[in-house]
Amino acid sequence: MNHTAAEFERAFGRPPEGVWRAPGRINLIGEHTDYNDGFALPIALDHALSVAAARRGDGAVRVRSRQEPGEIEVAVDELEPGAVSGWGAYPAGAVWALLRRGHRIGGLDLLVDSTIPTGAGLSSSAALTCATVLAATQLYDADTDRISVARAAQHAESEFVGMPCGILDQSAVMLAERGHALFVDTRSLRTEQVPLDPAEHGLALLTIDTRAPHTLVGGEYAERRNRCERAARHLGVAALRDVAPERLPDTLDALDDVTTRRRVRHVVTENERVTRTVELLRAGKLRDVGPLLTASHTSLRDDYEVSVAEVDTAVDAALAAGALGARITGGGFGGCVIALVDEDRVDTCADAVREAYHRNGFTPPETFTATPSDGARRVLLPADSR
Ligand code: GAF
Repeated sequence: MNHTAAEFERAFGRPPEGVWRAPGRINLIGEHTDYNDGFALPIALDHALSVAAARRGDGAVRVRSRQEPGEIEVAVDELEPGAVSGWGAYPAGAVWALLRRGHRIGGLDLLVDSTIPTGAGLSSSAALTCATVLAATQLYDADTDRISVARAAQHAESEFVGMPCGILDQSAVMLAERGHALFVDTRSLRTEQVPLDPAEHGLALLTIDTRAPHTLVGGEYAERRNRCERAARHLGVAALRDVAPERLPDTLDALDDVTTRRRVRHVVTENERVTRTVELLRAGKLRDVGPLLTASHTSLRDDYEVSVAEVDTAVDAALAAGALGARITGGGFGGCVIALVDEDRVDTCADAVREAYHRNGFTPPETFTATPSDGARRVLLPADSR
């Protein structure tokens, strides 16, 4: 029997009506571009989170987790931002967002089970909101497509949890496919599957969880987002995506504030790096993507200022050990680094990072190689749950 279903039955005394699985993600390139209507190129991981669920007739939402203590219980008609805090805010917010978007959702029992490291910037929160939205809509026969699920999950995170995120993470969780990176135009939500099989090129995507504390609900993310929106207004464009790369020097001259200039330069050049990366992947030139990853990191470190010492140490050590390119992935201020590495140098690179951490007195990092995997789906139907 499925572990999550078994745990659901232990917790709630009946089998679930289904189990939904949603992956974590890393972003290959295109960071802090999504809330500027720009481009991103994430992949889904094989680390995933499962939600076992069944309807309740009394309008209560009860949530338990195999990894977190306690139970959250809240009535569907009492859901409002602030009503639930901590990790339970994500599934509660998912139900709230569906109600706000006009869906008729009733009570639910939910059991969450995850192999996605939390606080590592691998989008465990988007996986949780997306899996809950999928479970709730499928159980209550709400009519939704995968993009609407991603939008509802983003709505939950930004309005209920209070993290003003873009739609990168939810798009990756819902739309990624095995063996591909997902090109996302975050303005139109047009997506394209771009073939990506590092092993075919004798390469690997070494992922280093820096284990530096990473909290995005804090003010830094919102400050970056607000500054970009103010800059777009000042420049008379709908979003920074509309600044043409060839007009970047003039655009920067039109901005008085040196910090704003740097932020704008990051966003405009990062969009170009995404486009260039997609072209290289389409041409089968994965090795040539390395320098773009490193350029992205430099821009995030110096212009966007979202890096920290643990992250820079991992990037520098990986590059010194022969990585073709390396960068911070996700929102920043900790989280994970990805490095494009020859398959036969993965261990050397990981060891080099561990040694550098040891020398600097940092908490030892965790490492794994990322395999482009499938987006969220239902994995267990009612008949399978016994
Ligand atoms: C976080 C956010 F949730 C995303 O929307 C995105 O902005 C990312 O940081 C930075 O690219 O993961």
